[in-house]
Amino acid sequence: MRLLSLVLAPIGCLGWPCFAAEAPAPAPATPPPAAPASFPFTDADGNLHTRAATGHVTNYDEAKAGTYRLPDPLMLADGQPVRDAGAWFNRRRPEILELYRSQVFGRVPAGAPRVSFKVLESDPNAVDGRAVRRHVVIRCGDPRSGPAIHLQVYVPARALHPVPLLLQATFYGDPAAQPALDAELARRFHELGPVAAIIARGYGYAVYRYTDLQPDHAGTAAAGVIGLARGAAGGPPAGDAWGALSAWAWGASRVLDYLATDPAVDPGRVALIGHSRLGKMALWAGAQDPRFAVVFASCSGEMGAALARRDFGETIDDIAESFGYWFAPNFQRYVGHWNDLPVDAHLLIALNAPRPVFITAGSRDLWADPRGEFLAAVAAGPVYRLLGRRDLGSADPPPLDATVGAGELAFHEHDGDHAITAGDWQAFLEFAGPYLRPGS
Ligand code: GTR
Repeated sequence: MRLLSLVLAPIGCLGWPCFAAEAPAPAPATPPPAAPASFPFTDADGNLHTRAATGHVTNYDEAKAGTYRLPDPLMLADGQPVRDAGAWFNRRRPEILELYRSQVFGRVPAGAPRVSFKVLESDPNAVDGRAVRRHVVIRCGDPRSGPAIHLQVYVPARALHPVPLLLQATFYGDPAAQPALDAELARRFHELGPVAAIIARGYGYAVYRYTDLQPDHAGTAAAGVIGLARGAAGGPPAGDAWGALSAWAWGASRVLDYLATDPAVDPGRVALIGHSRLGKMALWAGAQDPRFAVVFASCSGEMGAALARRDFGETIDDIAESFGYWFAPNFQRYVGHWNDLPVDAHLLIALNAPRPVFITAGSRDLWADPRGEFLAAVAAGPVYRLLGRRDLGSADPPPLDATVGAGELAFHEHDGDHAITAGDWQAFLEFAGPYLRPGS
């Protein structure tokens, strides 16, 4: 989903008369100056071009992506090397997590509200009788009026044991549960999982709308769970106050709290899935909550799986300007100073190690920087290897529509746009099978 309004650049006449003249005009000695581009605009290939407040203009030329040095995942802030799993888990990992909390996404406040669960209805005939669907309300704070996630949980009808489950936060929730949605919203349900195929493989599937707990608009820090936790506190939020991405990630963990109470689900085998901004959210939720057994981040782009130091597609300057409320206020420090950011996407991925992470990109989703997403997955490799797991196994540019990586870290770039495609789902189900073991 692209929320920026797209404005077409003025094209065509460039100051010359647009009507056909009787006799051909003499060729000008020097070409007229190009009309200044009016930003933002989308080019003929559908790529968004912006000029940020810093003056930075979107780059889509690989040769101009710039040079950079990534923070070393296996070196402590004091310069000491990280040589074993103990040093990773006890020292380096907490260090990186703290940097993400204080500088990027913000930390969950001590006063985050308690949640309550209520099963509203159960339908034993979902998915043509092959699944039981439960509508569960996960409410924060006041059990009658607090913000609430409306979760739809599908489990195979005749499962003999608690099942592994694919949990997906989506832009619009479950269309089966909201039949009144309009055609435009229905058209955008492209990121939803193939429920029947998931159930047929022996998985459960659960889905909810990400804005149930926290709106996705600037100026909503007094609303949703962020507002609830803030209560009557006045003044500007602290530099490390949680932004919307942290609130959404917190919500995913609360859904997992509920799933852990559902006897039909094995809470040790829950995968978290999100597309685009929700792919960023999924990586961040997995980083903080090791109960998520597998993470699938689709087209997560800037401040998700794509390296922020690369000047390609969306940049820190763009995202901090358009979506500042997704982040902690401190994140604004890095506008125009990308190399000062003490973390980058490879570290966000590595915070999920040794758990399996599946990263997808789209060849035409250049705003999300598919190459930068691949390179971040490559650069997370040393942490997986340190922990005795397999990395991507290749640093070569990946083939399209094929999964790179035979282990816990995998990358799949579809030939296409900003979406989770049917092929991505198929590849993910194959990737996740050995870890989530449906049917056992
Ligand atoms: C865009 C934003 C991206 C991505 C996308 C989405 O407008 O710039 O970072 O999150 O929205 O979530 O669809």
